[in-house]
Amino acid sequence: MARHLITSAIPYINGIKHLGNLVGSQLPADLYARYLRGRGHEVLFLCATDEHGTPAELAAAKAGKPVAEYCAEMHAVQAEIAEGFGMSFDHFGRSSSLQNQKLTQHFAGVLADQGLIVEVTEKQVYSNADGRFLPDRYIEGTCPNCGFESARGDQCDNCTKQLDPVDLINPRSTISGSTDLEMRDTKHLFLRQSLMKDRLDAWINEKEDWPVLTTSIAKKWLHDGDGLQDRGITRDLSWGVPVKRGDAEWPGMEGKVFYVWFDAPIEYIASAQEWVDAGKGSDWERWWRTDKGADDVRYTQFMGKDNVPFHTLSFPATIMGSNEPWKLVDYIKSFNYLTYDGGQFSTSRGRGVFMDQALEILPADYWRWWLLSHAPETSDAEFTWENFQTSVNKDLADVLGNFVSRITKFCRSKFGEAVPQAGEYGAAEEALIADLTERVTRYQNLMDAVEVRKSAQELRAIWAAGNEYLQAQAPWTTFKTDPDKAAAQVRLALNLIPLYATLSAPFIPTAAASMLEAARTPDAGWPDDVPRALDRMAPGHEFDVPEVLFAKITDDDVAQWSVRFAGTRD
Ligand code: B3M
Ligand code: ZN
Repeated sequence: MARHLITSAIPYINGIKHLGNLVGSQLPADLYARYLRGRGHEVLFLCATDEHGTPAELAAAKAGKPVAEYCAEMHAVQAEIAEGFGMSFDHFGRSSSLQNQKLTQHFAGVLADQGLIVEVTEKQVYSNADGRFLPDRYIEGTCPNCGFESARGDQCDNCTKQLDPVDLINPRSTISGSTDLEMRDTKHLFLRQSLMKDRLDAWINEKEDWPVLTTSIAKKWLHDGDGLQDRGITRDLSWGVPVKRGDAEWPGMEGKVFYVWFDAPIEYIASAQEWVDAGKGSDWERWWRTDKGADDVRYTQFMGKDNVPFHTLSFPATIMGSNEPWKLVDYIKSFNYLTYDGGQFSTSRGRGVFMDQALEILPADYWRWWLLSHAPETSDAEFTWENFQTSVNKDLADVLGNFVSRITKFCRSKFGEAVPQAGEYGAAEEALIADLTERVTRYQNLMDAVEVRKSAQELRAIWAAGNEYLQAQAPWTTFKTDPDKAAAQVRLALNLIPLYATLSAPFIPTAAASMLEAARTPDAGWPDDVPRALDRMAPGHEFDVPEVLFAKITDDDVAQWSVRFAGTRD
């Protein structure tokens, strides 16, 4: 059995994520982790909060808190919400950890030793009133192209022209509003990615099985325009990993920190160290060092498409450039965007459903099912309340929930709360078993390939097959003329419950657990052999009629939620 390392892109600390963020990283990563564990593989599934950078500083200032305190609080909030959604992380770390600080400084040191870092002096906007250099998007002014008065230093939102802060007329700081700005020299470190272009290109070209979305973005960055550019990996900020060369000071870089995108992916490794330091694991090197056994590991990353350049190029450049035996990613699964009711989710305007709100109105499984079965894999996907209502009511309530409830109740009324003994399987039963055997293989192949939507479709078809069987055989009718035959039909149908639970657990873990509990089959393992798995509940095996698994979403709910989530939170 292979060992699987799985990471989800690490969410920024500065606020609660919306469902679009969730479906592009943490949720499909959790699906895959649960599936592989279900099949008996050893899995290490890691995530963390991404805590550095200007957005964190500003969010803390807005909350009136010291940034370290703000991050600690928000980490706890995000961890709790992730747990509410059933994220089965082995560890949910923090990029501000000491482990990540040390590791980031280590990588910078070895990259410098390899001649892959240059010091560059550039001019940047300095705000005297704020006592700091200003990142481009914290400078506003009048657009030289269209006259729009609130153009940002990097782009005009009105005419979309790309800008340089020096282009702006009457520039001002968005932090203080001050216009007392000047250009000052500042020194930064650049990672010489251009020197690694051929190595990265050859590596990407090997990845023939990667999603086109992933490789096309990587290739665009490698080949478009002037090709892969060197990248600044330091910033003039106070919150972040202090710039050091390994353990040593870096002359001229005092008071500066590494760019958040330099240290964030390194947290994938640091999170494994934190996992060990927290006493949850015993050996992180076996997952991350190819000289310590990580050659046997298959490493899969999950992320939204905007994160792809950093994971296909920058982070691999860090890893490869170190010339140390670190594990490189084997498969990158990336996602398009989820839109909300004809527009974008908007964090600033509170448009769309955010993770905390989602859990306030419905259990996690409802969201997990809809989001995963509509994952934006080959194109963007749109969330609408009508579509959500239809999917949940049809797939979860009418097909799966109804099947479980109907067969357990019927058995109770005619045979009692134990699997009936009488009767033999006939052609219809054999056909269902054969059909399910084929479908389960197909489902496994799709899950192995991380085809999220198609896996959901196959799972839905597996549920529907049971419903159709029940509908066609109608044991409630059979019972009137041939009770033994009805008993056999009920026996097979009851046995579908643990099968469905095990197969569905990666998508809807809570409902799956209730189904296993009702069937009293807590140890039902993965159905490697479907006919045998359908014998788990032997004649005489007792079960319980479960509570309603899924309640339907009403038209009133939809009407109310459409208004509530239309925008401007609170
Ligand atoms: N925090 C962006 C995001 O949340 C960024 C991902 C980092 S992954 C190392 O989408
Ligand atoms: Zn403009």
